[in-house]
Amino acid sequence: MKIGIVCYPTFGGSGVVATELGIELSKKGYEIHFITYNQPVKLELLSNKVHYHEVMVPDYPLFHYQPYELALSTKVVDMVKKYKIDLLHVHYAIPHAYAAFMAKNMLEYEGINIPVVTTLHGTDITLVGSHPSYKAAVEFSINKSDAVTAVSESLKNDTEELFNIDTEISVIPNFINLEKYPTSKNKGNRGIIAKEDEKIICHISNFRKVKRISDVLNVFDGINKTMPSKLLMVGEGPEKENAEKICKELNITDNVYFFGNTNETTNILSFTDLFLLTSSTESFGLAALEAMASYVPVISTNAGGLPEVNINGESGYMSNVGDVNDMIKNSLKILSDNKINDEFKENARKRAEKYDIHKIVPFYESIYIMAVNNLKTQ
Ligand code: GMT
Repeated sequence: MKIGIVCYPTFGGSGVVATELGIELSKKGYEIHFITYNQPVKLELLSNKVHYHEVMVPDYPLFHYQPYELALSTKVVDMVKKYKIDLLHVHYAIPHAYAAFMAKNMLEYEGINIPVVTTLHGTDITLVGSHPSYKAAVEFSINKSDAVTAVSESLKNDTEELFNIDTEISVIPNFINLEKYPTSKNKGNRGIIAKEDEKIICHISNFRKVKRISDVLNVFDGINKTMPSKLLMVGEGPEKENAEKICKELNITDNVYFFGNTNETTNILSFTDLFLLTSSTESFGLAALEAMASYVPVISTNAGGLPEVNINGESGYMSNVGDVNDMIKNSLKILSDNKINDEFKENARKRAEKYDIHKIVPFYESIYIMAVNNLKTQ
């Protein structure tokens, strides 16, 4: 089968999931065509099974906003015709589901029928998609998709609550490729970051408001006051500058390292003792799963889909959004005893193994087969 994948090419979770999915499908014999405005950051190797088609948006001074959806749907139409693509899988509803609907209609006009599978990732529903400026178009393009998947039960429920949905949403959780993670705990070279008696704490995100970065820093400050530690802040985003300011106010600048966006997260996680995710909403929390795959226990909030990933008292702990003191208490519970820390590390990894790519990708394949067959019988 030839599959066109539309996604964001950035470091965000939806782009990472789309890219890893495409790579894995190509290994299984599918021909994959990524259609987006940049080569996806995690896509290193192009081959006869993995293609990348760049969407160019010509700059025209009349337009205050350049019409990306138009360029995207035109590119999709062209690529479907050129490569005889059988199915489109779009990740993140805005604007991809809408652009795919437009492309599908344009193709239909030329006698070509192609099913569209839409995967909802989180903020496309909870934060952006439900805004009155987008709601009707998002609802319409979800309902017009041939199949819809969501990355957690929580996101499926949110979608059904926020929109008038008349199509079935299948839950297919996010996944990780365990082959890329260490096979035993305490593998990394932690000496390059911390002294022997120091703990290493990590946070990875796109530094948006929803991540509550000041909570990350305050939790770290609380841990550091009892146990000398270092905090690794990985990622880029609008709250980064403010984060640096808060570090100065808390007087923890020397203990916090900002790494920016990097493809080295697996390496960084390999010497991490504890992962912090303090988000106010999180459909799944792929970064938490990546930490768990690296034997790193997670201190998170209990927002959205996080309770489906992080098991309280087993792979880490969960607290209410904003309850910094509880998060500090739970962090110290894990870190203050090496035996307990080791148990949590093993549990975290065991939990992550449930989300191995080889277990999850077949669910997407079943959806593809169903969508293609349904289209044939229409
Ligand atoms: O977290 C973000 O803001 C990025 C966003 C994205 O689209 O990449 O992440 C969302 O999708 C990820 C992959 O499915 C999920 O693991 C994240 O939980 C979800 N983020 C939110 O719901 C805030």
